[in-house]
Amino acid sequence: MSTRSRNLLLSAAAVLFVALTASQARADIIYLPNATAPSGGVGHQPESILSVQSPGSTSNAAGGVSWNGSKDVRSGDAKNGEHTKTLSFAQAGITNAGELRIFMDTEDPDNDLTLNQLVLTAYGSNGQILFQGSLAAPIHFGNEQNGQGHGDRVFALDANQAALLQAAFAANPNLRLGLFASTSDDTGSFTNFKLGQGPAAVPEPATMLLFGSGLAGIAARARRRRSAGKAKNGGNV
Ligand SMILES: [Ca+2]
Ligand SMILES: [Ca+2]
Repeated sequence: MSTRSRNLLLSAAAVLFVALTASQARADIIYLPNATAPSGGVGHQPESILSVQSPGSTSNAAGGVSWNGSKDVRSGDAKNGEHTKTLSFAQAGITNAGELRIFMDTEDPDNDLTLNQLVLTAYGSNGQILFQGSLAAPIHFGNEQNGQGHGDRVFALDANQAALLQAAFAANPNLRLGLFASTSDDTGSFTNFKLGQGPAAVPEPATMLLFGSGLAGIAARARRRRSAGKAKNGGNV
C-alpha cells in the first residue's frame, strides 16, 4: 500500500472516529417541530407514561418511572396512578421503534417551559436496562397550547437509536419502557408525557448523510488512484 493510500485511510479513520464521537454526544431523542401532538389528557389514548409536577410553588419538576423486574418504581415528582406507569410496546400501541413518538402536553399557566432532560429506557424482564436514549440538550418551548389535555410537542428516536431499540424489542418482546423528565419554568402545573406511534420512521440525521457521502468520496478517489497505478504498472501492483 502506498504512503498516499495509507494517509487517505488514516484520515478516513480519523473522520470516522470524530463522527462516532459526535454521534455519542448528539441527541438520541429528537424534537420534531412540525409534528402534531394528539388532544386528550391522561386516561385517553395514546397511553400516558409519565406526569411530573413541580412541588408547591417551585418552578422545577423532575421525576420518572422505571421497572425493577416485578413492579413500576416512581421517583421524584412523578404523579401517581394512571399518570405514571411503564408500558410494553403492545400497551403503547407500537410495533416499530422507528415510529415511536413521545408526546408532551404542558399545562404551564404562562405557556412556556424548558425541558431539561428526557430519557427513555427499555427494561428487560429482570429490570436490566436494554436500551437508553436521551435528549442531548435542554430545549425552551414557548406558546404552549391551552393547558392540560391539549398536546404540545412531539419527540422521536433518531434512526440509529430506533434500530437499537427495535433489536432489543425483537429479542425481548415484553420489554417495558420507562421515562424520566425534568422541566423548569412550569410553576404550579404539571407536564404529561404519552407514548404512541407516529406516521413514519425518522430519517437519518443530515450530519450522518454528509459523513457518508464524504467517505464515499474518499473511497472513490482511492479507487481512481489505484486503477491509475495499475494502468501505469501494466496491471502489476
Ligand atoms: Ca398543553
Ligand atoms: Ca412558564
